[in-house]
Amino acid sequence: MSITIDSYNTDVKNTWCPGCGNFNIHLALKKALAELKKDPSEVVITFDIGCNGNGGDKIKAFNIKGLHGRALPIAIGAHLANREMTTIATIGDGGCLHEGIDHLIHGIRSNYNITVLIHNNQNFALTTGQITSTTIKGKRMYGFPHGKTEGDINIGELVLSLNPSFYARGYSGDCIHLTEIIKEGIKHRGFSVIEIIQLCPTYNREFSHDVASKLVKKVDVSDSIEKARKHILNSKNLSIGVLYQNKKLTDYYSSLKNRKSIKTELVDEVKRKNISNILAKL
Ligand SMILES: Cc1ncc(C[n+]2csc(CCOP(=O)(O)OP(=O)(O)O)c2C)c(N)n1
Ligand SMILES: [Mg+2]
Repeated sequence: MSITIDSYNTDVKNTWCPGCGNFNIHLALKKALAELKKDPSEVVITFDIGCNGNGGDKIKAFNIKGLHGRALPIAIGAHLANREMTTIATIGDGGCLHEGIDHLIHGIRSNYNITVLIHNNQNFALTTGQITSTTIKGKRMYGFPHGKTEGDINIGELVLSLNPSFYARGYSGDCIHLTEIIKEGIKHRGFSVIEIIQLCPTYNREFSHDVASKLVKKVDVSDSIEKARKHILNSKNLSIGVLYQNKKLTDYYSSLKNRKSIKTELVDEVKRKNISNILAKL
C-alpha cells in the first residue's frame, strides 16, 4: 500500500482553536513523512505539554508524551536505542526555552541525529497566554497587564551560537514551504533544529497571517554562520528556509569509538530476563 498523508491520520478530533498554526504544522509533518516514503511504523514522534503537546494522538506513529520541556531527552533516548527509526521531537517555545532549555543546548552540542520542531507561538498558550522568552518585550499578557519587562531570546541567535549542524525556520502559514524544510531536516544527518513561526489567533492576535505574510521572506540554504546570523538579525524581515547547514559535523552515535564495529542497535542487545521469582516474593 502506498504511503500518503492519510497513512498518518487518526480518528481523534482536533481541539485547537480555529486558525491555530498547529493544523498546518501537523499537515506539513504528515506530508513530509509521506513524501519521504516513511511508514508510520518507522517513525517515533515525542511530545510534551501544551497546545502542541496535545497533538500526540492526532498523528499515527510511535508517539511518546512526556513532562513539559522533556520532548527532547525522550527523543534522544529513543534515537540512541534504535537509529533505524526516524525520530522527531515536537515542543513549544515555552517547553523548549524555559522548562527544557538545557536539553536544546546540549542536544545541539552533542549533535544527535534527530529533528526538532519548535512551535514558536510566542506564549505559553495552553495555560491561557502567559509570556515566554519569545514574547515581544512590552507586550501585555495574562499575569503581565503592564507588559513584558524582559528582553527576548532569539532562537536563531541562540542556536547559531552553539555550532549547530542544522537550523531552519518555517512559517505555519506556508504549509508547502514548511513541508520542504521538514523534509530537509529529516534527511539531514545530525541535530536538525526547525523553528516554526506559529500563528496563535487567541493569545497573539496582533501577529495575524496578514502581518506575518508581509514579513516572511524565503532565503536559500547557507553553509555560512555569518550569513545566517545576518538573516536572523534582519529586523525588516522574518527569513524562512534552511538558514544554516553544516554537513561536516559527525553525529553523536557515529562518533562513539566503542560502537564502531557493532552492527546491532542498542535495542537489539536488551536481554529478556525472567523476573517471576522476584515478583512472587513481593
Ligand atoms: C513543569 C511544568 N511547568 C508548567 C506546567 C504548566 N503548563 C502546562 S501547559 C503550559 C504552556 C505550554 O506552553 P508551550 O510549551 O509554549 O506550548 P503551547 O501551549 O504554547 O503550544 C504550561 C506552562 C507544566 N505542566 N509542567
Ligand atoms: Mg508556546
